This record gives sequence, structure tokens and C-alpha cells, in this order.
Amino acid sequence: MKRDTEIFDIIRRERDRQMQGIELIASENFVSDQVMEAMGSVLTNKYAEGYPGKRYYGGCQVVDESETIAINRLKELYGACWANVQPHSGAQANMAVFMACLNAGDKFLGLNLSHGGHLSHGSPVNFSGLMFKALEYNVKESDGRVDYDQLERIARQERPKLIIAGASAYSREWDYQRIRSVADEIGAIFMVDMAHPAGLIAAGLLLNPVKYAHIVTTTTHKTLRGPRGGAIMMGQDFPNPWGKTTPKGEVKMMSALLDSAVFPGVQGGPLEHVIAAKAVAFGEALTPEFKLYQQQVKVNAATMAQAFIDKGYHIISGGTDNHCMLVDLRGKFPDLTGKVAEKALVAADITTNKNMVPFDTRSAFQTSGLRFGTPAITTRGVKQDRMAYIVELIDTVLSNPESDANIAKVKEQVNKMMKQYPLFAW
Ligand code: DSN
Repeated sequence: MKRDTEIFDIIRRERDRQMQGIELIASENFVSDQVMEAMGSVLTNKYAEGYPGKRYYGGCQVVDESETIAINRLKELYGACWANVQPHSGAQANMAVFMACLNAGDKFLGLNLSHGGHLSHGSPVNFSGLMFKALEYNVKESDGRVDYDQLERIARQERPKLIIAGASAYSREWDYQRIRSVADEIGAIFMVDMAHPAGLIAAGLLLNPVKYAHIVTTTTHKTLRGPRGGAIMMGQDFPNPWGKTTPKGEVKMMSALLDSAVFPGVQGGPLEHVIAAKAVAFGEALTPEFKLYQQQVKVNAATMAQAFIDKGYHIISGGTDNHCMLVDLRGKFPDLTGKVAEKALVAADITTNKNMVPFDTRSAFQTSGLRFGTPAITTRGVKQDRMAYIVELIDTVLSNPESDANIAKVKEQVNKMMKQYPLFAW
């Protein structure tokens, strides 16, 4: 077969882009060579619908072993009593939980998307908001932190069947215990989507939601630094606490419901090459080196947030407890939208994303905010002593975002800096 130079040239250009730039998208990271190797392996050729030992295809005896290792390592990492490593993404993990726990039209309660929540926690354009009745809680305007009083009030008034904690743009620790208490009071299931801080949690640097929630979902590719994908867990304290009566009158345990919600409920064949790569990443996350890496992610984020504040930027909630921060541009540049800011930074090889801020006065297409995170640059070896310099580069771009000459000068400095932090051997 002739080599597909069209596509491989694109892959080479994307590799160059990743090597040259400062990657600050809070949900991105760079996987290790062995995670990449497992993903690009012959396991991609195998169909394995079903679960280890119970497949719908022959020849699954080898991938049964890697999937079982992935499940066991994930359970060990978070102290879970049950896990499913097949979800292709975090949104599909969440969809499986909805299918297992709710009936169409049932009420659930999640964090407002424009206050840092996630699309699959009730957005009206997502399955969660289209098929179920989504209720939302906010963060407080005064301090940017979750409004637990409001959450409790809505929970008691509306009695949702499911309460979700977790976010994609929230930089503070959660009070899981408080949410669990109100969930118990109204008989709701408490689910945490820990996709963003999963790596920090694995390293013991933030509270472990598996100890508080009935069900925990995650992605595997953000701070956890594995391949792109999702997973679901149940905690030690909650071994199969619920059954649900099926239309046939059978009572099924929650773990069985979750398994069948993933397959055959929302997915077909599992991606066994990605599952093997998840196993490799979970193995890496169990090492002492991973803990050091996560400590550095956290120190870098705190230092970066302070550097922004020192330059006169407003950070929602005034800082960060984890790997990310949300900058409200209106404080320093009232006329600058997130859209224009993102474009100017990308032109300077600094990658970030525009993001709505709580109580935003602009639409999701314009936004007044930018979200920054440190997992990817920390993987490259950048330490806290460079955070003020990175913020200086960002500030230079944002102070003059229409000037090509200004952007070109910053890009040169960015490329020069990142040469000192090699990424790929190939
Ligand atoms: N899109 C992801 C993020 O950037 O946070 C969440 O799924």
C-alpha cells in the first residue's frame, strides 16, 4: 500500500505544533511513549463486545487479560470496589450513568454550564438536557465558589433522582460530604464527574470523591495523562447499594445496570487498544513519580494564578486549588472578548480556550473569559520559576492583540523557550 503522505504530513505538522507551543488548555496533556505505543498496537484489530470472560466474539482471551488489568489498576488507584473501563469518552460514561439510574424525563441536578459545569451535566443541546429534566445550581457571584445553599434548596424543593458534582472550569475543591448528605436526605444518587482533577485526586492532592459519591465518572486523558477515553467507578462504601426494577420485573444491581448501560446500552465494541493504553496510564499513575508530577502541576497552577493577579487580572474565585484557573478578562480589558484573545494567543503559539465566566455578559461564542491549565506544560518539565514569564508573554499579546508584529515577537520567544523542553523522540 502506498504511504498516505497527505495524512502523515498533517500528523507531522500537528506534532510540530505541539512541540513548538505553550499548551495551556486545562483538559489536555501529553501521554508517555508507552501509552502511545499501546494505543497504536495490534489490539485495534480485535472485536470484543461484552466483558472479560463474557464476550460475543471468539479470540478474546488475550484482550481479556489487558482489560482485567485496567479494571484492577483503576480500582486500586482510587479505592473503588467496581470499575468499567470501556467508555469511549467522559460524556459516554456520563450517558451510561444516566441510563442506569434514570428514566427519560426524570429530574437531575448539575452545575450550570456557564458557571463551569459540563455539557453532559444538563445542557439543553446535549442528551442530558434533551432527554431528562435538568435542574442547575450556580457559583456565587461574590466569591465564584459553588453555592451549596442554593444546591440544597433546589434539591429539597425539586427532589431530583440524581445530583452531579464536577466541572470543566472550576478551580476549587468540592464539599462532597455536604452534597452527599442532601442526596441521602432526599434519596438521590450522588455522582461525581472528576474528569478534570482525576490525576490530582489519584496523587492524593485533592479529596477522593470515590469515598463520598455513589458513582464516579472520569476521563482518562486530562490530568490523569492517559489515552483519550472514559471510565466509571463505584466506591468501597457503596457496594451495589441499589437495585432497579427492570420492565420485566427483575431487580438488577447497580454495577450490572452500569455495565449493561455502557454495553449494549450506549456503545458497541470496546476499543481494546485504548483500554490497554488506559491500563498502562493507570500503572504510571500508581508510581511515586506521578505524585511528584501532580504536585508540580498544582504548584505551577497556583504560581500562574498569582502571576495573573499580580498583573491586574481577575481570576474567578481568586485563585486555584487544582490545575486550572478561569480569567475574567473584563477586569483588565473590558473590550477584549475571549474569542479575540484566544485567536491572538494561538497566533503566538500559546494555546488556550475562550470560556464563559459566571454571570457572563457575552455569549458562548464570544465569552469574557479564558481558561488556563498547567498539566501539559508540567509534563514537558516546565517548573514554577517560568510561570511569571509565561504570564508576561500572555499579557504582552493581550495588551495589543491586533498587532501582528507584537504577536510575531512573542511567538519567537515562545518557540525559543519550548526548545528547552523536548517532547517527542520521533
Ligand atoms: N471539553 C472538555 C474540557 O475541555 O474541559 C470537557 O469535556
